[in-house]
Amino acid sequence: MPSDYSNRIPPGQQLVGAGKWPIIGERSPAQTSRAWQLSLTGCVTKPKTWTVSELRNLPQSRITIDIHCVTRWSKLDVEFTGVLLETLLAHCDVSPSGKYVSFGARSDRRHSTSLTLATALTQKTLIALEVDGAPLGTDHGGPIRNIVPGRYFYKSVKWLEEIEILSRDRLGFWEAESGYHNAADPWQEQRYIAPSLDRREAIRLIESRDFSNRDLMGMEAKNRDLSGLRASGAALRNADFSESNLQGADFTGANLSNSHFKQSDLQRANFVDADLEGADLSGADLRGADFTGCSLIGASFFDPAPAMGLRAIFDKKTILPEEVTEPLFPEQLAFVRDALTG
Ligand SMILES: Nc1nc2c(c(=O)[nH]1)N[C@H]1C(S)=C(S)[C@@H](COP(=O)(O)O)O[C@H]1N2
Ligand SMILES: [Mo]
Repeated sequence: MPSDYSNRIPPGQQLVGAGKWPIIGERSPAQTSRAWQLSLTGCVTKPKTWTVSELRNLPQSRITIDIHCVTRWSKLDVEFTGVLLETLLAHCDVSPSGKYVSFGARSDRRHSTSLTLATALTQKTLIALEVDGAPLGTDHGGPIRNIVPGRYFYKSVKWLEEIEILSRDRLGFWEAESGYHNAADPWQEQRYIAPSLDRREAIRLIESRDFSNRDLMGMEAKNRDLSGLRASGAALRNADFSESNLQGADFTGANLSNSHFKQSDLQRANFVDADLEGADLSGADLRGADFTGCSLIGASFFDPAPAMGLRAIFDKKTILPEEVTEPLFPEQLAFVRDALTG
């Protein structure tokens, strides 16, 4: 990585390979036959709706931003073109009670996110129609998505169809469902809110060694004996399993995004169909572990900060199919390939 990029990469982030842009979350909008349009409603005196061509006929702005996803991948210098939120607001007369803005998607789960109106404006939120000079593709939120510079990318909603001005905040989909931090500043690593799990309950669960199908976001299980843990289907985003014994643990289908397995003993652990996006597996013992069908976008097998510090251990019985390792960061992929064949 050229050294002049380093001051542009927030803590805990790594660069995707040249030309790569992962698709995260929903992959397509809700299906309807309605034409695309964008409405601006809520605390405004003049609500308004624009078709895509009407948006194209408004003054266009071009911004170049660095994308930082909460699952630890960054992509620098992406150029978006579209209409500034500020321009749309000028058509609608925001009422004095309007303090927040919610961006709603055409989505089966009614996906949305929100910001304070002040943040949305100081960050120069863009209603984007194009990326790098071409219309936004459907997979990345076309024809319309909002882009919030300087915030984790979950504040940028794909298939935007409603902007609502609110007097009180309304948490967005990820913020409410998954504990993503509502402020989302990557330079302050505002990835998650503190877990709501009661301490005594956490200890009881650790002793039972059964997390199956439970929502345990941010679970603190560092340096524990959890061999044989049953955790299939569990939601364990941002959980901390550093230095724990997890031999033979079953994480089938679990959500382990951004979870910490630094120096964990994961011999023969089962990660089949698990979500390991942004997970830290540096220095973990992965002999005999099975990663079939899991997602490893943004995951790490060695610590990139000290040059090649803490490296994961593999053996011939580690199952890491090629299609699973393909989205890894280039340096991580090179390391894994080397370790698997060496
Ligand atoms: N409608 C919708 N917008 C969304 C999401 C989603 O699941 N649905 N995921 C968010 C997250 S977490 C990220 S990182 C970015 C991913 O955008 P991309 O798929 O274009 O990379 O979209 C954000 N906006
Ligand atoms: Mo994300």
